Amino acid sequence: MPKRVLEQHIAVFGESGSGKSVLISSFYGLMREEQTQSRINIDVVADDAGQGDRLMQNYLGMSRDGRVPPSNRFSATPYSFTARLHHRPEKTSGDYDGIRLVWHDYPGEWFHESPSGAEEARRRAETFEALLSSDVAIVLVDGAEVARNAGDEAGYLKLLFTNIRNGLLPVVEEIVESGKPLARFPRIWMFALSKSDLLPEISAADFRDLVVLHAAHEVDQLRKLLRSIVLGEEALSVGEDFLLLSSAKFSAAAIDVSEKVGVDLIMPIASVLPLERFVRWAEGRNLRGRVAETLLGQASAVAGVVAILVGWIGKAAKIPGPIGAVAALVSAVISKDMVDKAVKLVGDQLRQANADAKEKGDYLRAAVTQFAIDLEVSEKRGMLLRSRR
Ligand SMILES: Nc1nc2c(ncn2[C@@H]2O[C@H](COP(=O)(O)OP(=O)(O)OP(=O)(O)O)[C@@H](O)[C@H]2O)c(=O)[nH]1
Ligand SMILES: [Mg+2]
Repeated sequence: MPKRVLEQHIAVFGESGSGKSVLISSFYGLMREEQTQSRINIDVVADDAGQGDRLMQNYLGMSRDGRVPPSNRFSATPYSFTARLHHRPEKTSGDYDGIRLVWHDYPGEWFHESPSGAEEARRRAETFEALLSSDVAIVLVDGAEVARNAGDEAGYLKLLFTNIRNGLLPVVEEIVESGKPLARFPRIWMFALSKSDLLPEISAADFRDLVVLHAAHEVDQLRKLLRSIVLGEEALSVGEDFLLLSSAKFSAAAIDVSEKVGVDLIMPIASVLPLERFVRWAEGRNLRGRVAETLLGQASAVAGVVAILVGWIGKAAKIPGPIGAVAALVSAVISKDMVDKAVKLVGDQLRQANADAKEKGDYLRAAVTQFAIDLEVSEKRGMLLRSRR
């Protein structure tokens, strides 16, 4: 039987110079490292060989020659990586044998330069549309700007969030005019401090405090804007999750790519983080109908994560009735039991599940449980702050 690949999308928003290209090169370099491959037993390659080579070239250029990748303002090509199992054991998680991460860049220039014409306006709208399939959006706050303005960060932070809002305004207006709120939409807008190696003392909580202290109003304006186009605004969190990122340790002498912060969390953030959140919302906020179906339904990435975590997918095929039946509720799509089981995999249980998966050679399940562990560990170390709502 042909196997499926669990596909996750992530959208990265960042102004020019905020570190997007270095981040994606560092991510790819990390994934290609032998250490990573043996830790999670999966082999990540770029789906487009040319793109993969360019990222690797960037990565090697940094680590060997201390050379940064060229600026590529305006380019907005999505990157696609597929992680396949090293070994092809008999026992794999249901009918999945890999994870694909599609990375959407939304160029920073679009935040403060109006489109040069109809053609570019169309391209912006297309890029926005493509990234809507992401569950999570990451907004980069430039750590170099924060460090440069130490003690007086308000100006930069206010301007950044205002720019992001203004940049999205035309796209949003178009959607509002169409009168169709979006069911498929990044529901988690996380803020990430890039270049955090320049702020060695900072924690994710400090970063949140900085944003709230100086830009609460601007963030709220952005939040309101996003709410206006999303179907089911109770299933949206903007600026409630915080992450520290550093693609490498930059010094005058060299670029040390062995020192990264948070880059290993990109896959976990795209795959595991939405699960717990969406289920909590579904239960606590009583999501129904299309919103629940989009977030947790069979076609959602989260359903795939649950399937891998609890090895459920075999049973899915036996669910009677057409897929996506009218108003299929969460429980009709993923059994509530299974969701409960997946969400309750925390702490010791999670580690047990991970060890068990490894022992049984179920590497995909081992990788996904490892992702969940990585999130827990980073949060304990103060590099990640997850919303409690
Ligand atoms: N200290 C430090 N500096 C970084 C880091 N990442 C990027 N930089 C610096 O920031 C510069 C800009 O990073 P890029 O990744 O090219 O920025 P970008 O967001 O792709 O910018 P555009 O392509 O213009 O949109 C780099 O040339 C580095 O000098 C980091 O993790 N730490
Ligand atoms: Mg770039």
